Parts: sequence; C-alpha cells; structure tokens
Amino acid sequence: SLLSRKGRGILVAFEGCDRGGKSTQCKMLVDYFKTTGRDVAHFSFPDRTTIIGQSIDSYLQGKSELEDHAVHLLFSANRWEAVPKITQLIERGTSVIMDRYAFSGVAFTAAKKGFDVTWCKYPDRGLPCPDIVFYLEIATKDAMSRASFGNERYEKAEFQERVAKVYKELKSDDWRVVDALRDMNEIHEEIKSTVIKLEDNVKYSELKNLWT
Ligand code: FDM
Ligand code: MG
Repeated sequence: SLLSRKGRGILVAFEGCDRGGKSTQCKMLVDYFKTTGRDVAHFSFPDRTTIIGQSIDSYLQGKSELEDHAVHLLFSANRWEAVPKITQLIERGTSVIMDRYAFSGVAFTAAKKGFDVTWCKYPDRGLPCPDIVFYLEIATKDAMSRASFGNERYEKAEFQERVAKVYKELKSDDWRVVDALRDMNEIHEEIKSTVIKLEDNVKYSELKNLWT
C-alpha cells in the first residue's frame, strides 16, 4: 500500500495483568504524542461500545454467561471489527496506541482449563502487528496491594497468576518488559524514549501481520 510522505503511524500495544498501570501509561503516551504535534488515536480492547463489545461487557460483569470458546472468538471479533479503522489511521500517518490487544486475548483464555496457546492464537492471526508491545510487569501480590481487585470476572489473584504465565510464553523481540512498580513518570520517560528511537525505523516500513 502507499505510504504518505510523512510515513505511516506506529502501532503500540500495552499489555499486562490488571493493576499494572496500562491505562495510565497509555494515556500519558497519547498526551505526549498530542503535545508534540503527532497525530494519534487511542483504542482499548475490549471496545465495549460495539454490539459485540456489549456482549463482552455483560459477560465480564457477570450479567451473562458465555461458553469459553465462544467468548474467546467474540474478543477476537471485537479486534477485527476495529481493523479497518486502525489500518486506515496508520496508513494516513496517525499512530495508534492500544490498551490491551490480542496478547490479552490469548493470555486470558489460555489461563482457563482445557485451552492451549496455539488454539487461542488462531483467530487473531493476521491482525495488524504492533511495532512494539510494552508489557507492564507486576507481581500479583503487588498488584493486589495497590488496590483490591474489582468484581469483574478474571479479577482474582489465582487466575491472574495463570495469565502472567501465559504472557511469559508469548513474549517476543518486539516486547519491552517494563517494571510496573516504579514511579509512573519514570516509566513514562522510559516508554517515551523507546518509542522515539523506534519511530524513524518503522515510519517507512510496512505494517506486519500478527503471528503469520
Ligand atoms: N480480556 C481482554 C480478555 O479476556 N480477552 C481479550 O481479548 C481482552 C482484550 O477482559 F480481565 C480480559 C482482560 C480483562 C478484561 O479488560 C477487561 P479491562 O482492561 O479491565 O477493561
Ligand atoms: Mg479490568
């Protein structure tokens, strides 16, 4: 596809267990992009505003039950339905910062009994591949001492431990593991400098496809 003269936007994903500060760091990075005049868009998954997202939201709040494979596919479909928007933004030079992505999809489902990572990855195979993934690493005991988990499905210490184990299997060279226990401004500085270094390298390259 044609890349504009200013180059494409970069695709950044934030991942990790609950209470690692993903949303805070996402917001800080988006604000940094805005204040420096870069075009930027912010996505969070699940996107609870779509029809698919509403079923996911109801499931997460425990208001409805869904079969485990079926809900896995809904989470994936909720990403695929955003792909036309994401690719158009990237191609037109807007960077996209995502709070959770396919790695959450795999980590949270594969943490359930009877699921394997290979099966879990398949529906997300071919999605736009993030240029970089920031994994905010936090031990479950530290996450729990930050604030008690809420009432949503999956917000339990034992399950989060299992999720963390799957994330470890998913790590690749495009991941930066960030120690989430540090001061949020310090973490932001580290993320910012990593993104700045990366920017020029990816601007004129094609976006890759995930897990292909
Ligand atoms: N989650 C999130 C999944 O189980 N699969 C997915 O594909 C995604 C994107 O949904 F417990 C889980 C992770 C978390 C919950 O996420 C909602 P937020 O970040 O707490 O809204
Ligand atoms: Mg949550």
